[in-house]
Amino acid sequence: MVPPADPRRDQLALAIQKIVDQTPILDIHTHLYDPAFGPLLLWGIDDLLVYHYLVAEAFRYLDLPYDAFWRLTKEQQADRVWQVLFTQRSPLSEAARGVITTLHRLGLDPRQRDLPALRRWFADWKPEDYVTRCLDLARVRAVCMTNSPFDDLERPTWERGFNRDPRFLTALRIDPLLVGWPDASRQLATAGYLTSSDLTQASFDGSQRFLHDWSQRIGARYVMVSLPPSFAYPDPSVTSQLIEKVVLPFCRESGLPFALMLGVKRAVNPALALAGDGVGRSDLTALQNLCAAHPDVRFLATVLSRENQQELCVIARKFRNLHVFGCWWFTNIPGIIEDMTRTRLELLGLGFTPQHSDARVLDQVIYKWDHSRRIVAKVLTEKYLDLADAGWWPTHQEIQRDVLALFGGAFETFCGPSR
Ligand code: FIX
Ligand code: ZN
Repeated sequence: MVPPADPRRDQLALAIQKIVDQTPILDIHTHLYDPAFGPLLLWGIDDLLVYHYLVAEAFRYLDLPYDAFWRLTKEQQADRVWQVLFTQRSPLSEAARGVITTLHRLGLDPRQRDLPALRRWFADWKPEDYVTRCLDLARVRAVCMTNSPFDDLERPTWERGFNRDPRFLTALRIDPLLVGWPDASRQLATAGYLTSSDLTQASFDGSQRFLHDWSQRIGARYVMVSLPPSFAYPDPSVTSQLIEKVVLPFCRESGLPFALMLGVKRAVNPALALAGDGVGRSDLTALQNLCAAHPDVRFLATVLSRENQQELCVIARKFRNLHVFGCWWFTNIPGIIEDMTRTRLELLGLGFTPQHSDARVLDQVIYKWDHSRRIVAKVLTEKYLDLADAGWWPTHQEIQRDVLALFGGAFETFCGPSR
């Protein structure tokens, strides 16, 4: 039955839109860096254009061998992407539209199709000032970085020490430990944590000490890994053993949540480099087993396959030590975000975090949050109006409280105070 016209419905819709637009966000997973990391913090038009999402799309039109593209300078690569995705056709894909939203919100006119002029505009900025400009425009209060002690470019800055920008929080990324044990164990041995790569108690203890030292050094909010669709737990695999014997005891002792990003098939086309990863449906029994067997460990999870989304919510309904977050990567497109946000609200209420940006280039926080806020507002409006039809009109304060929870508050409550 269509409800009768009621001006209160329009007022409610407007209020929700405004609250969603204005609520500051804690962006719980990005690949951005504190400006103290210098060139590791990517920003500006060329980095926006060579984003791996766009490179994957550009290659579908580029008449160029893969290695010839990779031999070009960053500017030359950006020129090619601009040409095939923005000049020769309309930038309709989500990632391409994102560049337009970003430029537009920065006050630039991409319709001029003048790449040199755009480059000149960006050249005038200092990174520190530009960080503030982008975070302010996106209304992001803080971002979580992805920090890898295995990364030779990142590690020296931590070892040297620097003045932290409080807007850049940290997450300890441990993929090399869990999916590349032979190399990782050599690195740990060089750093004095292990004497052999055998999976012995001494190796587990040394690896745990490594996690302890690095999480302390960087002030990590959580420990994080991405895993393939084939991930199983419990399982005799090295990954599963290391989770059991190293990561879980460490998380239990430190109180840090363990974040799992499930369903990525790395390098399905290695010639595409960072753009060459794919997706597969996960068997979420692994996650269910983790949550069931370790009620004293908190898990954060996002899954890459659309087909896994409802199942993930059902697991979260069963296990309160699981917090669902974000529309990761190939699910970060409007149609799927809307569907996932609706499903999560319907199954979990407000106990999840609908989105993270996964920004790799600073400026991207502008479009990623602009686009996602619109969808969150749309779905929330639908849900509050359904509630109103059922006889419950939310107050302004109640909506504000709920949106704060969705945009970082529920995550912070789940993670607890940082120790
Ligand atoms: O594993 C991850 O954190 C992924 O987000 C990245 O590996 C991926 O390249 C990406 O940028 C997705 O948005
Ligand atoms: Zn990521």
